[in-house]
Amino acid sequence: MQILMRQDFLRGLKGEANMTTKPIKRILVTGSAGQIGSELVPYLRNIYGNDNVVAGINRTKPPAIIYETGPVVTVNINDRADLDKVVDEYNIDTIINLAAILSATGEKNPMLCWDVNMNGFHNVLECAREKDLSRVINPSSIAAFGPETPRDNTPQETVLKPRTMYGVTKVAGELLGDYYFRKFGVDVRGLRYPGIISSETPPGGGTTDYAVAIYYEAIKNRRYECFVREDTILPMMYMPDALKALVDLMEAPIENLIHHSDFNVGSMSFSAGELADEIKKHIPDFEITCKPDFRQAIADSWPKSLDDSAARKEWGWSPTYDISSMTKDMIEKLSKKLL
Ligand code: AKB
Repeated sequence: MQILMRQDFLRGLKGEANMTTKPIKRILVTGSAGQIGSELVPYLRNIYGNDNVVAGINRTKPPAIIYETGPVVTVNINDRADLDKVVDEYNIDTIINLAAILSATGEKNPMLCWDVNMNGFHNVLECAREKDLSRVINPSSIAAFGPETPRDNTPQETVLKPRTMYGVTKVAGELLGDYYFRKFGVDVRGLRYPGIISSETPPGGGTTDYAVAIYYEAIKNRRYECFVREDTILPMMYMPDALKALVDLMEAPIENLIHHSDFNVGSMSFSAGELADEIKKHIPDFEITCKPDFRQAIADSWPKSLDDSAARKEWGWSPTYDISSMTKDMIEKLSKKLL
């Protein structure tokens, strides 16, 4: 009943009773050299065709596969004219905005974080509005939550009072995305990613980065000094599930969606110590020590696990990997790469 009322309310506000799901033909992925972008671009090229997925990069060089399999363009989302030029030149109808400053870097440079995550995203939204694009995807994060939020099975609708600038930009980004949806009919969608674990490109500047670094160090050096306490529990997700989630949300028929920019997506939750124990099953002499730094306070302000029933109901979200299948795969892939 409550859900129906919210759906009607949103429809009424944006007058989109007849709004249809527009086709996705040519995608621009900003931030393609980053942890998610460097795996998302090849994944999308397999689905939509190599030439139909344009990898947008800025200062960082992406892996060779990005250059080898399709178009790559330099684009700065903080330069509106530059963004417009790329969208026109490549006939883009969908923007996946992965250009962002993450939590730890954001605390070192909060103004840069605001500028890229908010002003850059606003340029993306304005570009989509003026050019009537089919879709904008702007991932949010568990960083949208704060210490007042219930930490276990964090609800979809709850207190959003983050303590980091990154979190502030994620909450504001969710609200701005929903505003553009209701006010201007721009089809903006987003999901609150947990920490993402992957083997292709290491993350940079996040608080959950330890959950990737631990694998590299376990394989290379048999030891890792972790920057959060061993009992720190956070929600995490393996990259194949993160990619599937993004495409499933992007492709969901609009009439099925009640939420838009702020879907909780859960997968697995574990402490740093439990992750180390899982790695020890494959590398028995691996040792972890912990020296918490400023990122401990950030981790302590985030949820331990998420209620993602809205995502499950509205677009069929269902993760595949757990800590043991992920660890087996990570160790196999990284061992080939590093040894
Ligand atoms: C970070 O740690 O900042 C990111 C995130 C959880 O959004 N990985």
